[in-house]
Amino acid sequence: MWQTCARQLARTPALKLGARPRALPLVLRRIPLGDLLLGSGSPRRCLASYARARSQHIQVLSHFTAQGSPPLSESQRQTIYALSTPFGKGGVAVIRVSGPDALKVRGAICRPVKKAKGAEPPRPWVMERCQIVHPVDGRVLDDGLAVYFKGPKSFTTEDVLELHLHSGRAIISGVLNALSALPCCRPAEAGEFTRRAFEGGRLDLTQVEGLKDLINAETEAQRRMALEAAGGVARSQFESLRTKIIKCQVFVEGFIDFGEDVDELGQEHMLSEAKKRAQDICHEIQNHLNDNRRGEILRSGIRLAIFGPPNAGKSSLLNFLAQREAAIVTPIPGTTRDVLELTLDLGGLPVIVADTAGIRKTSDLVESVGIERAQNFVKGSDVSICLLSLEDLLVRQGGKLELKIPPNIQQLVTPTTFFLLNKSDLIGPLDQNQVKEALTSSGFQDRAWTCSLMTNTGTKAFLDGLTRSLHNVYVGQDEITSSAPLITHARHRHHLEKAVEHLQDFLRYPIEQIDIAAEELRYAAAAIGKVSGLIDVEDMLDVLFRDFCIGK
Ligand SMILES: Nc1nc2c(ncn2[C@@H]2O[C@H](COP(=O)(O)OP(=O)(O)OP(=O)(O)O)[C@@H](O)[C@H]2O)c(=O)[nH]1
Ligand SMILES: [Mg+2]
Repeated sequence: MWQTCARQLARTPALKLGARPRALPLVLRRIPLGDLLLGSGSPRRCLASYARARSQHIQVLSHFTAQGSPPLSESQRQTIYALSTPFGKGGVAVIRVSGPDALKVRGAICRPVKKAKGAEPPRPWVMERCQIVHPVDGRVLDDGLAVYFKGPKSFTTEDVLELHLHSGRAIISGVLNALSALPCCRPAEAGEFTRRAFEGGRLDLTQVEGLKDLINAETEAQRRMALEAAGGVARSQFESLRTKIIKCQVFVEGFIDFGEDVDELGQEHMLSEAKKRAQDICHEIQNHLNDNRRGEILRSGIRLAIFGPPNAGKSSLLNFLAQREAAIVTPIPGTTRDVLELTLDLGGLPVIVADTAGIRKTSDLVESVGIERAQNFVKGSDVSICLLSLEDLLVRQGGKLELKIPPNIQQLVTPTTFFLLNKSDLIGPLDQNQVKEALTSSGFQDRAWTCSLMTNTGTKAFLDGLTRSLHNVYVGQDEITSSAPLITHARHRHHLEKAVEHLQDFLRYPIEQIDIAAEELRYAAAAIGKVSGLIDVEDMLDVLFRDFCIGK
């Protein structure tokens, strides 16, 4: 019997993760798991076969329950429309219509330019030239192109109609008005097309998030990362983790259901295999979590704080990076009082640079508040640049030159602090050579540069070096081929941490409590399922889709 089941299970496309539940043959859901063991042969072979069949069965069932088709809600049943491009003058405007009546909408507002040979249905996925007309009085609104995507082979998995028009305010308003005259459709809400794509199984949550990040990407690194997520890289990585936990579950469930029927050796094998697998998965997830939050930081922008003593040139550096007079620069120490933040693109990386008040002892109340803010800001930043004036820094000790960093600045230095020694124009060439030597002996040479922001000497080398260092930390050498799921949202981190907790709990339970231990494995699989949205995420969907634009 189990061979038949296994064969049937292997044949059905529903076995592939992400398969549509409609493809699941009903007969498979009626097979009692116990029947899977009725095959002949040694208990060991039986168990192995059982494990295989059970693994497939669990995957099928979990997918069925996770993606089972719920009855369509009122809003799902309705056809929606929206402008998918910016409103205004431009080359092309695209209006999207999605839902069961998309074809009806096409019939009502598209008039083929070529003489139709009888009542030919539109050819799906083919652009056809047509006149867009008002459905009530037949007025021609524009001469454009229409393409009909037959569901489920469309973005939303429903029937979709795309109208490509000349982009102009009057044309767009006219066509949107024409659509509003049709009782079978209504305007779409923000993110509703993407939500339908998610509900139709076209995208999982990591892809939806990736799509949103892609639209919002402002730098090359953000675009690349978001494109990977939208393309399903994260989806398959998280799914592979979940599958591993489910496979581990098979051994535990097998032990619970049939442990008494096998010899001690068989029992031991099942349990030790389950524990070994759980341990491996736990380590794997912990490695992913141990990524210094680089995915999240890259997505939201690297927070870089410039700090140092007053008058060193911190605001001059901010202006140099921004290539404009963003901050006030004067020769008076204590000019900058508050934190000034700017978002910049540094070599394709999103960086939020903050200029801060110079740190020194002061009795001025306003300045001391500014200094406290500066200190907190530096402590909360991802990386920092300690900016020092070479003129003030050089201390001669017995004829030898030393770099002396003031103690109140030194205490803010961390392993992610870079040093920029400014005002090199104010020291002689001899001293400059000695500074280089001093830097080399301090061990800081890889993260310290000398320059003059006044004369622009050394600024290019500093910028290249800083960008290269940030790339090494946040992008890595080989991010495209890396198999680690790049955790780009705090939500992913939270669910992965939960999965680790459940796996650790599973490993802690003694054999007598194997039933409870098995439950922990189920929780761990569910926690990973929540990342991709396979399980129980209804509460966060509204929040996620609300941030999309209308028409996406
Ligand atoms: N000679 C010389 N002067 C510089 C250089 N960089 C900046 N300065 C001058 O140093 C003075 C202070 O520069 P700021 O950029 O305001 O210094 P700051 O660190 O922001 O100072 P506070 O806001 O007071 O903490 C200004 O007069 C600048 O023109 C440089 O490389 N060489
Ligand atoms: Mg300043």
